[in-house]
Formats: sequence, C-alpha cells, structure tokens
Amino acid sequence: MKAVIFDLDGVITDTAEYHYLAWKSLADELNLPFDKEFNEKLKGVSRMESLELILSLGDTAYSDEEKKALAEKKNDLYKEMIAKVTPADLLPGIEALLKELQEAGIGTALASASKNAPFILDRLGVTHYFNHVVDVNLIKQGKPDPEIFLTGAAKLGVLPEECVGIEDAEAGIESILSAGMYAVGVGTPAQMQKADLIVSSTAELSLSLLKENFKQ
Ligand code: B16
Ligand code: MG
Repeated sequence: MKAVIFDLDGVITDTAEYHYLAWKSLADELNLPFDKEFNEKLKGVSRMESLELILSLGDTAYSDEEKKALAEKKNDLYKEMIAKVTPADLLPGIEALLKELQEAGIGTALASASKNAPFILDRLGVTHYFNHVVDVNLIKQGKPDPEIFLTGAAKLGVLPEECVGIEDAEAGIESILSAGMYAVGVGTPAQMQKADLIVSSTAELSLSLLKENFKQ
C-alpha cells in the first residue's frame, strides 16, 4: 500500500447535509417534491448532474442558460453554509488517520467531485495532510468512471494496484474498483455491497486496519 485516495463528502466531513439544504431551498422555489430519500441519489454526483436529477422530478423544460443560473443559485447558498465549517466538522478518526499516513510516508490524495473541495479542506485545517488534490475542473468523466481516482494515483506517482480508495457513495466505490484499486466503503453492507472492506463509521479507520486488509 503506497497511497490512500480519499473522497471528501461523507468520508472527511459531512457536507451532504448542506448540499441537501441548498438543493431543498431551490426545489421548494421550483415546487419540486425533493426529499432526503431522493437526496441519496446525489451523493458523489456532480453539481450539473444533480440539478438534472432534481429537475426530472417536474416536467418543466429549462434552457442551458437557465440551468446554469439555477446551479449557481444553489452553489451560492451552499457556499454561505460551508463558510461556517470548522475543524470540529472533521468526521471521527480522520485526522488521526491522516497523521498516521503522513508519518508512515504513505501518499495521500483527494478525489472529490466537489469544485468547493479545496475551500472545504482549508476550512477543516487539513490541506497540509494531502500530497495532491485532484482538480475536478480537469476531469472529463465523473464517478463511477475511474478517471478521478486514476488521476490521483498518477499525480502521486504510484500504480493503481498500490492504492486504497475510501468512499461513501456507490458511484465512488465503482470508480475505485474500475480504477483497479482496493475499495474501502464507509456505510452499511447494503449500501457498500461491492467494497473490498466496509466500515460503519470513519472512527474505525486506521493505518493498521488498512494495511492488514490490503495484504489479503
Ligand atoms: P459541488 P464528493 C460531491 O462530493 C457530493 O457528494 C455531491 O453531492 C456534490 O453534488 C458534488 O460533490 C459536487 O459538489 O457542487 O461543490 O461542486 O462526495 O465527491 O466529495
Ligand atoms: Mg462522498
């Protein structure tokens, strides 16, 4: 195991609630029946794809320009919310794991679908733990395509089979597996069916757990 590549939302911090609240406000304005259950479909999915899914709840057709304005409106609200993020919003066990990886000289990268990821890492105070943050603006295919995880490995100068990927979304696990990496899923066995290793909480993650299982 030479590197660990992390997802952000749901693994490092729980920004899903803020994404939900910002989309909910937009959906209410458009009179669309958006709820928490539907929100599950948006995890790991890009901003524009998320908007398309939400708009599919109604039958109004929007021009590309209108869609851009709607996505921008959601993002402005989301940005107001994430401005309040602090290091206390790190999920349990994550900072300890990042420290262990750094001390052991194991590479780390962030493979998040979020264009707000660098800002959130700064707010959490963990930017310095990452050797590379994949610039999602340069990624052509979103998760479940392997491109974002493969880019992370290439930037770290390691082979995909030397990497562990950690995700909380089904699309993310598929992305890791099709990249040829070892997939760790945070969630329930039902949600993380395809993952090589499942933990119910990030608090269970540690360097020794990853090393022991990676060998198998
Ligand atoms: P943004 P991840 C994803 O983050 C979120 O899970 C998803 O809900 C969101 O739509 C996507 O980022 C894009 O975020 O609008 O900030 O660019 O799980 O890949 O870290
Ligand atoms: Mg996620």
